[in-house]
Amino acid sequence: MSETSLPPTERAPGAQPSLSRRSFLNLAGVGAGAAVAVGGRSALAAPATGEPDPNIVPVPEWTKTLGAPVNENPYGKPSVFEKDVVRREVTWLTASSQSSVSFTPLYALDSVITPNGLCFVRHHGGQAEIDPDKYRLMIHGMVDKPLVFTLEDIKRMPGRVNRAYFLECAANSGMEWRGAQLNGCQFTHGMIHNLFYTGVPLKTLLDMAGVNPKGKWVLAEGADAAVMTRSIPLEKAMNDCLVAFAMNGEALRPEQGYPVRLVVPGWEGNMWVKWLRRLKVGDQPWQQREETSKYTDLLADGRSRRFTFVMDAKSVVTSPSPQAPLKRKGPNVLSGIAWSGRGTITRVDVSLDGGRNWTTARLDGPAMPMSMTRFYLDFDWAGQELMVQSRAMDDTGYVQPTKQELRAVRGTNSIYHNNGIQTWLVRSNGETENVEVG
Ligand SMILES: Nc1nc2c(c(=O)[nH]1)N[C@H]1C(S)=C(S)[C@@H](COP(=O)(O)O)O[C@H]1N2
Ligand SMILES: [Mo]
Repeated sequence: MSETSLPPTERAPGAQPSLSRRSFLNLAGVGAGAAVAVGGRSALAAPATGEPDPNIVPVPEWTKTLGAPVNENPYGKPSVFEKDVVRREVTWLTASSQSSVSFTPLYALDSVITPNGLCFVRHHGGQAEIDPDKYRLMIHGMVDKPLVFTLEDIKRMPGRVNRAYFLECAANSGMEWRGAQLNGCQFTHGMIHNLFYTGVPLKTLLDMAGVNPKGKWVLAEGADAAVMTRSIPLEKAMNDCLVAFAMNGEALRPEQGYPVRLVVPGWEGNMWVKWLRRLKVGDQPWQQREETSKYTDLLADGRSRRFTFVMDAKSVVTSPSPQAPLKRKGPNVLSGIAWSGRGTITRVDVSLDGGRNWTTARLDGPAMPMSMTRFYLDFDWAGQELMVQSRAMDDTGYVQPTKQELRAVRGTNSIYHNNGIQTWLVRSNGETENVEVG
């Protein structure tokens, strides 16, 4: 049942039809290729012409008429002017709409929490629509007492917690192993979201069932048509995994596994089983499809790494980036995100010259373990070409590697776990492109 058709995301990049970045831009319709006006009118740059700004003195339409009623949208929506801030697919990565991925528009977001409607979506058998009254979660296998929980059972359980965590698909940046390919951080890095989860520690449920001392692994299974199954070491399951029913304070979205998903902090997104319906305790891993033929890292010599659970420290500058070009010379703020599956981001350095010189960026907002951290670099732009990079460090002392350093260890057969340093080339007209420095 888990044999769904494989999207090209999971195939060797060489097997994909190659498309130039330019034509990709046209396909995606992001409009980042349009010429960027450098200079122009703003509060900071008074027009040299002395023409009055028509947006200051005349009373605008929205002041002359009454606005919309308070409850026009019983469930609120973003401003109509933000209609382009949406999840997007990559046409040639979309094998079928049921086994595919749509990407988070990172270039348009700020702070550290991803809005629920913009979280990237990755599933292998379409989106299950589960009736919460019929939802059941079973715990069985090497336990004293097999148990079945209803959604209400989980929701009324004492010991509920709130935790912010990033979820990154192991295939994030997977298309970039052999060179710069996709033109926008939405596509190169957008298989990530960062949410506040509400749920019950998995340990609470496992303790209720009573894990047999020989139990060492937990199999998590989804109720979707893909019947996603992954083996999780018991130690991790007992440490910090959650059985979550809410994201950012409201019920999980159907896309994210309504009504219940597994949260596996810091570990690859594939293990975060959505529409969770079964947990089986056993004494060894089950070697399911998603942990053998998929989500293993093929090395240069043809051998594969067995399990690569943890997502290593990584970062990307979200603005400027190809979909968020630089618009004006003078004072600017560079914005980016960093995260680490091993702990807390302690420092991010930014280079504007392709890695020759580095400046320590300003971390702002909460820096929590295994959660996204926001960084800024305030800089003055004289209109020269820039090669923008960011390099994350975490509290284990780990430093994000360059792509060259990563390839020296991993070769270029890999798809998964690409956490190499990203380079954006900012041209003197502000247009920004995905490049690599040699
Ligand atoms: N049941 C189920 N769980 C699943 C999947 C799936 O197809 N079915 N996809 C996995 C993969 S590969 C990833 S990267 C994450 C994506 O989570 P998201 O859709 O919330 O972004 O869910 C994981 N959990
Ligand atoms: Mo994934």
